[in-house]
Amino acid sequence: MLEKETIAAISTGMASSGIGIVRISGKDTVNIISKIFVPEKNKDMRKVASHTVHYGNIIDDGHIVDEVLVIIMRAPHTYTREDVVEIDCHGGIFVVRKIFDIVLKNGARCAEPGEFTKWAFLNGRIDLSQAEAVADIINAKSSIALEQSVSQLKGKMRDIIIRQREKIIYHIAYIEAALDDPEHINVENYGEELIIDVDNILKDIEILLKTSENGRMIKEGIKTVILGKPNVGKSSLMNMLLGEDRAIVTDIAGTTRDTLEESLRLSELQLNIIDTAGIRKTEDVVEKIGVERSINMAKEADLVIYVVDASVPIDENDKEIIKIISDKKCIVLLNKTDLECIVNTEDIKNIIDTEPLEISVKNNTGMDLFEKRVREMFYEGRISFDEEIYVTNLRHKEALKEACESLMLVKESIMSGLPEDFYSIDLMNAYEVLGKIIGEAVEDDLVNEIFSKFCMGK
Ligand SMILES: Nc1nc2c(ncn2[C@@H]2O[C@H](COP(=O)(O)OP(=O)(O)OP(=O)(O)O)[C@@H](O)[C@H]2O)c(=O)[nH]1
Ligand SMILES: [Mg+2]
Repeated sequence: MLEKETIAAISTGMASSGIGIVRISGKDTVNIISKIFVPEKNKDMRKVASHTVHYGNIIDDGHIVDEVLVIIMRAPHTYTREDVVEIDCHGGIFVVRKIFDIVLKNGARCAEPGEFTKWAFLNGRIDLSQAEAVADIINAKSSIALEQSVSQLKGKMRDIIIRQREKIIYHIAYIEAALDDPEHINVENYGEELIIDVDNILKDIEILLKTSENGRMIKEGIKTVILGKPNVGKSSLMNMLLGEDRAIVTDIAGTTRDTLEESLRLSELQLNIIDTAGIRKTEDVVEKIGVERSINMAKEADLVIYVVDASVPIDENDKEIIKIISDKKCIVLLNKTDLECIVNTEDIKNIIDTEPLEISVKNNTGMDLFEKRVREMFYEGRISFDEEIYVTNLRHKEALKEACESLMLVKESIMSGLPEDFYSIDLMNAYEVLGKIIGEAVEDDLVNEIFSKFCMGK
């Protein structure tokens, strides 16, 4: 066991609620609880069985502070692999804080954010990718993000990385052995054999890397930009999707001057939706800046929702917009179909290669079609989220990229006929950077940085 102190934290949110939980972990945990907790049947808390729940009172200076349940979990089958106690008390801010203070007064130290999970990692119960998955589960904002985090917590990423590393270390060992004992271990034509394996490992890592774009969208949400001419109903659409009057809507063209971002859940997905200033040629200085912002936002978007007003003719501004979004995933919404329509589906299809969806924000029609289209595009269709595992973590992506680069160098060395010890340097580098994903040979600073992003009490 790496840590010798006993830590404690309030593990539930600091708002009035039914129950609050104070968690303690470390070698002094059971001592502390037996000093401050009187179980109903006067049991000795040092002797009770592990993983049992006890009813009683928290006592401070002879006074009852609260009526609680205490869960006692003895090492090693615990979250941190050390003794853990959870005190379930009433969830008032004052009472939880008071019990926490009593725990500190009796010998525990206030835990840092994520410190319980950090102990789980340092004590070898989980690897770093699993620890990161814990934070991702807490921060998940859609069911897909949650599913991915859980599969990472279950060790899917770890298993893939371990498998690749085993293949690499086999070759490193072989080369080292051959260099030590050239008389008995033959490396003739070895390069040809190695290159096949390196190619296979590269292929597996590249498959993983390809998932990282979707992985980012799963974790952070799909960056969705609403684009269109002024007055077509972009802000109205934004408000309807959010279910609140978030953006200002008027019948004056050029109402929205700046971008406005909100997050919403649509089916299993999280959309980070951005309302923008209507795009048109303008001499107004402020509006011009707004239009430039709209264009820049569109360039960075994962998805553009191009809104067209069915009651006014298509013009040069629309053509300008179509140019901007030519290489983007796009849904075209033909809005205001409750009015007399000047523009129809065919007109749109003549200028952009997409089947538009007819909607009316005013009458709230067509939104089911919109939701269905988003699902088709991101869930069932072109990029599907139901594959095994996605790289959702930027740190993992960078390590995978570096491993690829090292393996490419191995290939180059083989093809240029360099001696075997050249291969093993780059193989070793690939082995080590892959190890960083699961937390092997990572520097303390990195570990501290990762865990500092956790919430208190986790
Ligand atoms: N009839 C009808 N009017 C609509 C519909 N959607 C929006 N409007 C109206 O169109 C006008 C402009 O709506 P906004 O949502 O402000 O349009 P915008 O695209 O955000 O405009 P800018 O911010 O100026 O670029 C408002 O008067 C809305 O009430 C619709 O489906 N039907
Ligand atoms: Mg607007």
